Amino acid sequence: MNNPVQNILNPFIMMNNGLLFACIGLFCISCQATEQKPAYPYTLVDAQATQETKALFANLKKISATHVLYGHEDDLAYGVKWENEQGRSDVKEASGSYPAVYGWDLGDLAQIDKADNLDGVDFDNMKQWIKEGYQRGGVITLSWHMNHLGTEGDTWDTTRVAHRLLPDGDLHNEFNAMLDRFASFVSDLKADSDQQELIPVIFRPYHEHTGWWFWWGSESTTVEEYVSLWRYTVEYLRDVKQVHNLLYAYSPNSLSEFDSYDDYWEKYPGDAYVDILGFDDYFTLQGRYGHEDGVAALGEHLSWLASQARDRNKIAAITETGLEGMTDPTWFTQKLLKAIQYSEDSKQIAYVLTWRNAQEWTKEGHFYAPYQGHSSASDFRSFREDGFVLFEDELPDMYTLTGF
Ligand code: BMA
Repeated sequence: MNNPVQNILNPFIMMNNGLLFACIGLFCISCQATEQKPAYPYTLVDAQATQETKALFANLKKISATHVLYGHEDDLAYGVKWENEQGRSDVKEASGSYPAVYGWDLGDLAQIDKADNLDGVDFDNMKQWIKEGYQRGGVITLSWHMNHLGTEGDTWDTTRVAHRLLPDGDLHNEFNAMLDRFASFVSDLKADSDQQELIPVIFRPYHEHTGWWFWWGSESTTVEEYVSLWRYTVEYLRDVKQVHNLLYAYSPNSLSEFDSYDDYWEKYPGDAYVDILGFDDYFTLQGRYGHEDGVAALGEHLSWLASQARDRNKIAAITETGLEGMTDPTWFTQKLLKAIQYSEDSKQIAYVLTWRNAQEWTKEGHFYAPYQGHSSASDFRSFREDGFVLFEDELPDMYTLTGF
């Protein structure tokens, strides 16, 4: 039967069917695309970490297979003969590039009336420098020489206090207030003032805890207290304060001080609470701790650490090191680089950070990177030019997730 209305509508019905099929087709393609895209292959401490934070971890992991990133503490704030001069950096002046990793410290952050950290770095300036480093593609790591809340002493006051900070402790509210200040600092690290994108930070709390010198150190905390302190800090920042731009780095003091590598795990908070496995070491390369060959000893430590990181799907790093006063003019290539390249395993560490270059009028001779004109500057340039070592100007994009 010929229905004139149907005849008029037919072309539209056919077109609609076409559209319908096209839509189904597109839907299937997009399903396939979703199916084919591999899931993010790492389990971070924070499942809700921002895309940039996830990317930083994945890219560090990827790069660690073939390179190591070089970092420096307080690099943009001051150097041996200067302070607060826009654009300056001892590392850049000695080597030609800014470091790939910038270390900063939040010591004294909790002192409400103090605008600068324990080494005189103004916190607002620090935020600005963090932002500049990030915008150039660099990686940011924060440590925290946290003050002692029980005595009003500093970070080196070893009076037992951790148990008083935990839930049920008499200083618990004060401790939370301290973490609140940390949370607002890292939540204010905006990539751009009109954007919401937060700068990812490798946070390294309660470092060198196997040494005795901090209030969270070996003599001042039990295993349970240290582990609880760490886990509480993570849970409070991540779950209560909703801070999602952090990777967490664990860094005991030198492995040379251990009876066996098992000691590394004695106060370990657990794989669910740690993203990066590191250690700080100032003396193994100098042949201390009775090592005849400091390069081989550090190389062994790094080989062990990197293999642990590989087995646990984490990243390994030398979270602090250096030779105070750079008294060995070939330390960077002949000691540090040789230890990192000691074995196929040790080569897999992601980054190495040398400590700060204090102004000579505040702490003379306390510097860990060469400055322009120093006798180790030419070796430092060879270190930078080694294809294995990455400074900031050689970094790939660290903040875009590709492949997942
Ligand atoms: C130490 C020294 C101190 C400094 C502290 C925190 O290793 O550099 O001068 O106050 O780190 O940065």
